Amino acid sequence: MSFLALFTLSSCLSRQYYFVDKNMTWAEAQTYCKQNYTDLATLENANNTKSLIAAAVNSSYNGLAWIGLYDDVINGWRWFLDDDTLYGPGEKHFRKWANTQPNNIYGMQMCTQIYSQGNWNDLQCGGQLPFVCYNKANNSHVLITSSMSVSDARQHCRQYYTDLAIIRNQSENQLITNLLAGNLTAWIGLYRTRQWSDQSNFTYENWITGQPDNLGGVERCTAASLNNSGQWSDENCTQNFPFFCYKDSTTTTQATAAGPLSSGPTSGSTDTTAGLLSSEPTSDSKGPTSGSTDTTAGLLSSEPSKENVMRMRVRFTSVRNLTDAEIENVILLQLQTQLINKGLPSNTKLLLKKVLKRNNDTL
Ligand SMILES: [Ca+2]
Repeated sequence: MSFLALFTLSSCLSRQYYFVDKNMTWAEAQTYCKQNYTDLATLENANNTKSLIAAAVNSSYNGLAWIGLYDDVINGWRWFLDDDTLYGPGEKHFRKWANTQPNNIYGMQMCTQIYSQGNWNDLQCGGQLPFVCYNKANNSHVLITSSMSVSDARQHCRQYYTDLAIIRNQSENQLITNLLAGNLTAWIGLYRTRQWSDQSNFTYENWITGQPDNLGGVERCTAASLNNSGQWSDENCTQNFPFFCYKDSTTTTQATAAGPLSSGPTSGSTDTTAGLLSSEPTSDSKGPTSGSTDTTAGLLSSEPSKENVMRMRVRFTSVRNLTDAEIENVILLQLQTQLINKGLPSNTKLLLKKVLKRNNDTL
């Protein structure tokens, strides 16, 4: 008998967190998570935080644990005006930092001020300063002398010009310095945010009161405090802490399994195995040839979409000729267990649809 089986899975995409109770530096933890899961934990909302804490519920550990958020004070800078056509080669990366800047004092300096003499300083975005707008229409810079926070200044620039100023080279920097006339400092449009290890957008913050503080000027990495409901503090990346990894479960909509089911003579015992293998093919079954089945299953999402694709091979060996119903039950149970072990929600249901395979079907 030959058959083609269709597995239908339904489950939602959900993020699973894993608490790893090994002390590592942030970079070591990042490597560990990338090798064994998806990445260090990314958190995007309060529900994620609940799940994160739940992942450590069986541990007695009560201290700080790394998550994926880090602060790249040197390379994390971007222009608000992110239009490639406005920049010549290298111009997006023109910088004119003053000596010892950017220094991210107190861990909050995410915006950029140009000093009256033309050098730059990183500064908290909420401060009130004059600002320089850029007007794309005539490639000009305009000094606005009333003081505003960066977000208000940016709103003003976008309403009347194009955006907060870009500065692409030394001559442009000199031009703006001239506008400042030796006595004003002003916002320009260079900013940065903290970044997640997996490059997710940084949209959610959950700091312990008083954090981040960039204590000693060396705190670039972020840990969740199990003492403080999972709230964060910035820490020195070379410290050793346990850590949280995450893995996104896959929504898989359809799978097919095909293979010849030979109908051998019945003997006493049953030995079945089902395994999920990410890449390497299994060697052929070494069990008794009689009644043995080698089934390959590829899980394919029904649409070529954002969903991940999971491929798996199921090896199924039996020394006894099993009924179809028995085979189905064993395959289903073992696949379901394996999928849940691999991170799908525990309520994942697996259905088996079976159709007869015609002799000339190629699969
Ligand atoms: Ca500074």
